[in-house]
Amino acid sequence: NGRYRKTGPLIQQMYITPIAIVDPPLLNAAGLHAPYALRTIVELVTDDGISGISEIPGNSGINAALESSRDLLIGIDVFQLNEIRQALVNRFGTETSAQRGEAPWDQRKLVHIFSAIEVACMDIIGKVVGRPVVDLLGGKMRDRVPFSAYLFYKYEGAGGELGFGTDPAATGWAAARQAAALDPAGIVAQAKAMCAEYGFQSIKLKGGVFEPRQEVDAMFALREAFGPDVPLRIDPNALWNVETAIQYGREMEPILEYLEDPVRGQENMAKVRQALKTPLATNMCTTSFDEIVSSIVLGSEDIILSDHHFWGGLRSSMTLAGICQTFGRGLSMHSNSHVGISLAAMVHLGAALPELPYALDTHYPWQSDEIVTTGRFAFDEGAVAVPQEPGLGVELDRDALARLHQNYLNCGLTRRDDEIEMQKVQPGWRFQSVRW
Ligand code: GKR
Ligand code: MG
Repeated sequence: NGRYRKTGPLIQQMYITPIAIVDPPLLNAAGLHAPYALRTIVELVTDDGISGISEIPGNSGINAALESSRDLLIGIDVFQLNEIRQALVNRFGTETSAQRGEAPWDQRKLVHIFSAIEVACMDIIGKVVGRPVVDLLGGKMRDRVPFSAYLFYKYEGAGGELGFGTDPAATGWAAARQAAALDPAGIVAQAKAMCAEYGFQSIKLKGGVFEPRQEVDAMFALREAFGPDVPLRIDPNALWNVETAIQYGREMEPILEYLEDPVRGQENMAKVRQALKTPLATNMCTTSFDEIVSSIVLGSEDIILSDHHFWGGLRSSMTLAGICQTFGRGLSMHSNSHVGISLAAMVHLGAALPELPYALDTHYPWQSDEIVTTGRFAFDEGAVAVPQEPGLGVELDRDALARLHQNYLNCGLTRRDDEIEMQKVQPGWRFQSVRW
């Protein structure tokens, strides 16, 4: 501290805006998606008027913690990311992996807050130096970042105001997105419509919804429909027990690119991994740096699905990439419901990773809203071109921000709770951390 002059620009304003984006009734291990997914948009503005933005999963706890970090940030040079992180750790303390929770998604606060601030600062830094964020991460290894189709079992419904209702005027993927998919035939139809629209070259199915037989049948139906050149993955979000995972994992060995979080915890993942030839991937059992040592000692997975929102930002994800290279782990990317600021950040990170052997996850096709002035991102053969403009390369659409914030106020949701949503459809339904 103080060895050199911190010249700024200095953070002068911080705007925290919760938004609610339309989300269809998607099923997962924890229950059902609500009609809206919550995100939080952070905007930092410097003393010389440069704006930097970021997007993270929203909930009232994260928003309150963001609010209470404001006094630490105002007046700080945007380049001082190390100092900012230390100030946040001092204020909020470190988090353990137990605070992640048992749900498929991550519930920690500090990692999300730091990520939100880091990405917004890097957007500003990019604008100051006139370079895209990917160049701040060491530079571009590829011009296009490939994503995978992400299929969900779902009830009929468009989400948002329509809820379980549909818009009869919709066509193409917009119509298919509203259709029910509750069996293998429904999943194949969904995959065809999504791939026709986005050109995805690999496919993931969100499992952990129906008993494994039906989900494994859906995987074989996808193989039948798409042939051996389209890599397939299934993610039961840790709902299977070890025996189930080994039994069905062996059956799917000829058709899977990787098996994602079949079981809960590093020890169980290691047992399954020893029994199968198929690589295992995770966004649930190894989710922070303090879990890396046990991951390596136990051998719990082959591929870590990073996510800059909960691995503590873009630079942390690059650190994770180095660790993965050192220990022979693959690295790919996890996703949750999101709009274009998150997608832009994911694309910059994906472009900077030294190796990218797997197409990244994205929920983006499930969203119809957008919050950036350039509108919905274009996918070409499943890939997104890396933005070349300074910073993230996306600007906030302030009308959309106001409208989506109004959605947030109107919908009354303050945190994601898929169990409560599921109980509205199936009274008494309970989340079980291991089901089959
Ligand atoms: O949105 O239902 C969902 C997913 O299950 C999500 O919450 C997970 O975090 O996509 C995620 C995953 O790969 O586990
Ligand atoms: Mg997963």
